[in-house]
Amino acid sequence: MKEQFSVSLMCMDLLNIKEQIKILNEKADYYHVDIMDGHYVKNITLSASFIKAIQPLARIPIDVHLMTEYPQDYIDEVAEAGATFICPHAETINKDAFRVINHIKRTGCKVGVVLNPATPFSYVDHYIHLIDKLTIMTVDPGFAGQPFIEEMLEKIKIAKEFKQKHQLNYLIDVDGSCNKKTFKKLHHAGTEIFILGSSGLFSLDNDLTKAYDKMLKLFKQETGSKGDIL
Ligand code: S6P
Ligand code: MG
Repeated sequence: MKEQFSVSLMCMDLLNIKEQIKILNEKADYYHVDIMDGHYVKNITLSASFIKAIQPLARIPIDVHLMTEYPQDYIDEVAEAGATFICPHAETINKDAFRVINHIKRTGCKVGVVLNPATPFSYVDHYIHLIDKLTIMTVDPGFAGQPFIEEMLEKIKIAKEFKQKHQLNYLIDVDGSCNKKTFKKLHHAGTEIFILGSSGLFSLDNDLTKAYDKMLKLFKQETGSKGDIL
């Protein structure tokens, strides 16, 4: 399987959304859209209206990361706006996880689940066979530009081994501080989709085309990857 890159749009230059979407359409594999409610995390970022605005231009799937206390309240709205994946936090759905998973499936969207750094992989093992994607956070949710939490490498390995052992299909993506310093260890641990934000992409160059090419070059240098995950 080829590694993939998902671009975290809360880190983009919001004055130049259209131009950047056109560039990323040709380069990235997914758009990662962070939605926060100011309660589950102390920040507010993108929204269903933002998804609706970019959707007509977007040529790659839109992955919605819900950092909200009540993710159920957002499912229909983000699905209608054009989401491809809807991904609530496991910590916010475990009182009615099966109901929420079914709700997302009924909209026609794919189901993702996100784990905070302090939440063990075992938290999702009763429903992981039902989901399309597992996101392992390598920073506490809420803000860009935070330091990488090393302890998460073990969790990525556990998720990868579990997937292989049980022949499951969920994608494994990693959110938080995916950059030059961490590409090699994340790749080695079993990351399949790298979510790129400020540290891994936008800070590399003011020109996004150049920034993306620099990111790819660094990724290949660091991982020795020829485009396949072992
Ligand atoms: C954090 C959010 C992430 C960030 C991403 C930023 O709450 O879920 O998706 O946008 O981590 O990237 P970086 O390189 O600044 O950590
Ligand atoms: Mg995110």
